[in-house]
Amino acid sequence: MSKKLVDAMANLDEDMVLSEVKRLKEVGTAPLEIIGYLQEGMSIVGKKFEEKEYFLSELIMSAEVFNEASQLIGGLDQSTDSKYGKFVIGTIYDDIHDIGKNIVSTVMRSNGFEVIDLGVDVPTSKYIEAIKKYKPKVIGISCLLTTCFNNIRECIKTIEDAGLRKDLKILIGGGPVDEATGKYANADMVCKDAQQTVDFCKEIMGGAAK
Ligand code: B12
Repeated sequence: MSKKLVDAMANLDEDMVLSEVKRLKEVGTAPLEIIGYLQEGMSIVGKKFEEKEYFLSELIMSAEVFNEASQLIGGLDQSTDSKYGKFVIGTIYDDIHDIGKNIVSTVMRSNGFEVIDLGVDVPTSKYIEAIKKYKPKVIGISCLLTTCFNNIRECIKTIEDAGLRKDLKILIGGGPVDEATGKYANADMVCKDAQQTVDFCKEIMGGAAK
């Protein structure tokens, strides 16, 4: 546990974040563990924003510091053969948060999945198009805004009504998404981080043909 990194991220102390990431890397800490500390720091940034200690400029800055730190961490995007098949992911419409989605995409890719990233603010029609085109066994929907939970629910219902849910598992994730959100939206699984996503998808797609 690096409380130092969590606090440095929460305090937007860029120099401290970068030097602590460097130190953790040097002592052999796993990249995803370091990402976990940064993610925890980002949650505190979010709380400070809620409590009006931080404003939009600090949220923007937190994203910059996080992205810089992840570049320094590296090691997440070693490309491997795509052996588990296709995984479609996007951030639900009206939501433009993409840091977590990008981490999930990168980690899935480096674990042997072919990732089709639809980007942010993705309308239901685009998910449907992608499901028809790529025929994935699993798709992922990222969401960081509670105001968009209803959008996930609508999206999943429309996919189901179109008869596309039979051989498809739908994963959801993102900061405020929890089990209750999963139930509300009728998702198959809620994943709290990239490793959980990889583990679940390997279980589903382990023996799947490409
Ligand atoms: C950085 C940030 C921003 C940046 C985003 C930059 C970017 N390129 O993404 C900017 C400045 C753009 C931003 C904007 C806004 N934000 Co903002 N933001 C954040 C903040 C601080 C961090 C998010 C983050 O990147 N975390 C780090 C990543 C690594 O974590 P993660 O996303 O949770 O992802 C991990 C897991 O959840 C999971 N995962 C993620 N996605 C998926 C998908 C799948 C399929 C799976 C399986 C797993 C998975 O794996 C990831 C890796 O471990 C959060 C606070 C928080 N608690 O999250 C607020 C937060 C999400 N934002 C918030 C708000 C209110 C806004 C704005 C409305 C502010 C405004 N007034 O304009 C806008 C909305 C813009 C929009 N329409 O989308 C609120 C939402 C509150 C709510 N009730 O919904 C939060 C919670 C802050 C708060 N506590 O108030 N924000």
